[in-house]
Amino acid sequence: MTEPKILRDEALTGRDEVGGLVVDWAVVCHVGRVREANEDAALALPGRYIVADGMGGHDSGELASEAALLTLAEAEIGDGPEATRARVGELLIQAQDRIGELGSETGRRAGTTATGVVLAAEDETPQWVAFNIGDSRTYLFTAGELRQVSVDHSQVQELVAAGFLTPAEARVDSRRNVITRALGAGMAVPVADYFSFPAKPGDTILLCSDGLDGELTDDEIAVILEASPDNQIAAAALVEAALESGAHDNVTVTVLSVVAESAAEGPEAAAAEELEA
Ligand SMILES: [Mn+2]
Repeated sequence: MTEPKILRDEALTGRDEVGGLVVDWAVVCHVGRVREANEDAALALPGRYIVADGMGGHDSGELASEAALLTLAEAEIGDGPEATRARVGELLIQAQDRIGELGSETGRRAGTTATGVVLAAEDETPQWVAFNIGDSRTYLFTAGELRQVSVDHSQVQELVAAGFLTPAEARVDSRRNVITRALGAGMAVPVADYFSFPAKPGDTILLCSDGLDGELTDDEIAVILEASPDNQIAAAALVEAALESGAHDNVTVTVLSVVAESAAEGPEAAAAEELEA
């Protein structure tokens, strides 16, 4: 198998037929307006869509986010939610080990966040298993409502949960970059959070690094998603808005949605294919 392609400093869209579904996706990974290096990266493989935000300076952050994504690319599709969670958990530990080796090569504390979704198709009701380590985010946009699925592993999130900060205050707090979990970066063995929800047409999933939600509020993100006719336009518009706001950090966005069941699986999907042809 050829090594999967890591997306960095580029925009790419695609359509995957996987697990009886058709998934449309768009990725934009941008260095931003301030940073010299882009330590963010994204992976888009059929049924596996992940964003990672590396840290460590010099090459460490780039290598760490890349190592995490290459490891997580080995997640299997369609095992069902339980097995998928277990497999992702194993891969996160492998990623941590791989990043630890990078750290000892460079003498730096390479680390990375990772969040994303893996398709855990099971019988009639395919599920997304979302996972998270760090402060990159997985959102679900459904029926015009944006909901953050992942919970940030960050100091300000803990202060929000304890009632000491509002989410609006957290966005501008000087401690906002302090994360409490990561792969590598001298952290303990990674324990991810997992969230499962049905993979169904009409819902849009947004994955992003903090370079997006550091610049835009959830309301601003929702307005852009609502106004965008497709995922490619949505991803481009979100990054454009972050750039207009100053893009103080690298900004990476993946927008994906189930557009139909595979043509082989149902008459509705077949009709949709004909319309497009
Ligand atoms: Mn970042």
